[in-house]
Amino acid sequence: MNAETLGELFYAMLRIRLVEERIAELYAEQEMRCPVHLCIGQEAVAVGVCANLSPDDYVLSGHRSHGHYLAKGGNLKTMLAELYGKVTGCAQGKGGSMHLVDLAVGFLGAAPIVGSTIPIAVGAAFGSALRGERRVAVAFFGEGATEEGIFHESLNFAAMKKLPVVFVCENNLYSVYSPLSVRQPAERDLMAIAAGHGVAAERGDGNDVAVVYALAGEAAARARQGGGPTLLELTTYRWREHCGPLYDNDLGYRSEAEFEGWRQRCPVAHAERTLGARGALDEAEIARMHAAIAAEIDDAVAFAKTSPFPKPSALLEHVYAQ
Ligand SMILES: Cc1ncc(C[n+]2csc(CCOP(=O)(O)OP(=O)(O)O)c2C)c(N)n1
Ligand SMILES: [Mg+2]
Repeated sequence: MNAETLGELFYAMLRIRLVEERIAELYAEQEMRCPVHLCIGQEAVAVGVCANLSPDDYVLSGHRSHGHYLAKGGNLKTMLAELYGKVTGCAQGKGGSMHLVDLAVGFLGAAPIVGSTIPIAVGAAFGSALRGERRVAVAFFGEGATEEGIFHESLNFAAMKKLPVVFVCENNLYSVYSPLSVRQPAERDLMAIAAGHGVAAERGDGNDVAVVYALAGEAAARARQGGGPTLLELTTYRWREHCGPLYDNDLGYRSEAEFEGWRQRCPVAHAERTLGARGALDEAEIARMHAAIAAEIDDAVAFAKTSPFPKPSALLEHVYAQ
């Protein structure tokens, strides 16, 4: 990967990291009243995949959605306003962190019912194919979602219709506190499962943004050329607690040594080291990036905090039944 592209991907990852660290910091003020599932440690997947997409392409996400939303070009101000429950939020303050949406950039939405948005991505791709557009639809989900029936139905249908979908499984080894070993038989192989459904599949290091970018590039090209769906399994690791701004290794469901091992494999630091070794990034440039991102976040937080809450009369708007 050339240094210019890697530099752009590094900036996008750093931005997501700093946004989420700010959310974690501000969360204690108890002004953000929605649950937050942070993707710190997993930024390379969102960034490496979305760098292959245009605003016309579609993305769907789940409960851990901030990185996907920002990587797809979602508006930071309206995202933070949404977390603060404000009327200027991307879901008018009614959705919170787990219901982000930005149609202007093809972020069709996030929803926290595990697996629920996978078939919506397939439907978006079906629509795209019927209209002869070949827009790509990407579904981001955790490995927990691959244990649900809807995942298999979606792969089957997408393969049947040769739809332009990329299924992106972020395998971070845990579903809340449950490791893979208590949820899936050791022999279970997602690559073989995809093959069984007639879906092309690749596995790769989800903490190396260049690897993610290359795999997603092939998958998106296949989709655009009418070659049908691809499943990507990208291995990564969540640093913070499943839900919330803190760390929870003290609970004992995973070891400090395992956590440290993954922290050494930080996707942001990895890209920074690679760029540094090539002479494409120095301390001064890194400091400029931090300052620019901090200023952008300051602005967005101020916007969110000073925006009004929705009026009580808005409560019954956008619902199916009055
Ligand atoms: C259908 C459904 N079952 C259970 C839950 C509760 N829940 C929320 S997140 C989560 C863990 C999902 O794990 P995974 O898909 O691996 O994503 P990760 O949190 O690791 O990113 C669970 C069980 C839910 N939201 N929806
Ligand atoms: Mg998981």
